[in-house]
Amino acid sequence: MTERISLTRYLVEQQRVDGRIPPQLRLLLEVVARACKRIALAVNKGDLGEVMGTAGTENVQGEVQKKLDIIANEVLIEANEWGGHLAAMASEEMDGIYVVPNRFPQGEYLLMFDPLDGSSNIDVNVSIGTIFSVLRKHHDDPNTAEPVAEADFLQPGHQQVAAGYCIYGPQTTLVLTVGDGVAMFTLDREQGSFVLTRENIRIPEDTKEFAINMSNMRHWDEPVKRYIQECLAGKEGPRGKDFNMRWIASMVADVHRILMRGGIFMYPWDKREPNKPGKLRLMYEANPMGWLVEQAGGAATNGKQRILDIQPTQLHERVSVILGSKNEVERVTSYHSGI
Ligand code: AHM
Ligand code: MG
Repeated sequence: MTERISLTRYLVEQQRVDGRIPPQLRLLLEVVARACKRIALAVNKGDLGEVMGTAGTENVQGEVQKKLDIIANEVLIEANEWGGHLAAMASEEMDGIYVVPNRFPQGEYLLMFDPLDGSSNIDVNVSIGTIFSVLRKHHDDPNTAEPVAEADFLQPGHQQVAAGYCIYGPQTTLVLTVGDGVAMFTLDREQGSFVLTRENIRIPEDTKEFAINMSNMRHWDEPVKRYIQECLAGKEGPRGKDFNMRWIASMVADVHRILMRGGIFMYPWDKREPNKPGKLRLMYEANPMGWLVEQAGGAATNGKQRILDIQPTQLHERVSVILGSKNEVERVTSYHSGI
């Protein structure tokens, strides 16, 4: 029988190798994984669990919240607040940061999440997920006794110490990086544990598959239009090959496909809301996904700059996103500088 490596064992071994994961971070990741298992259970119940439909509220970004958005947010907070590993959390579904209540010990990590990504797919039984990103409080001076504040979260993505997502699809799968490549764990429902099923995931540098919401084409900027028009022209066009399109409208599911077989994903700036840099959020969507993609040999930019180098100025900051197979991302990025 081939040896099964659980998430717990994987993390313990990562901790042993050069102390890559300090014990508090290991605990944090185990707790996030446990919370994802609970969210998976709620997602699986569907109409039998009174979890479907809207909650009748809006989040800080003016989006209607689904019941599962709120349930997933609560599960992540309840699971993480008491363990002593975190100083604070931030979420797509909360206006400000959530400081660990002072009845619990405070740790040195900051956790950010999109508790339920792909909300528009909840009610139609299409894959959705949880995205998370971990930073260290006071990255520059870990020993400072200053109380945690929103400003502590405003670190560029290259300072993340862990990032990942859990996808609730035909399988429940956790994909994780701690800066040493990308590993994937599949939930064994009988055992109730995540089992390592792929390591050192690599994204092919070239691809013939793109993911973008084509209905927004008339609103895009010229470089994005040019790239997609060239893909659509197929064999007869300047690219000399046919492309395929996939769009699931859950970033988690679209990025998962890219990690498994390559491709390019774009949610670019568009003219519908010209003052917003994009639709997706930098800190808990683009940064964790950007790091995972880079760790798998791909690239992630906003058309002009590496996503992980953007200095955030707000918790819920938005960003234009182009990520996936390296050569395609570099091509779209070069079109933005007029090449
Ligand atoms: P959400 O975090 O509210 O679910 O929104 C993010 C989602 C992404 O998962 C996806 O890529 C995009 O929004 C889909 O947008 P569209 O509705 O334009 O297809
Ligand atoms: Mg989202």
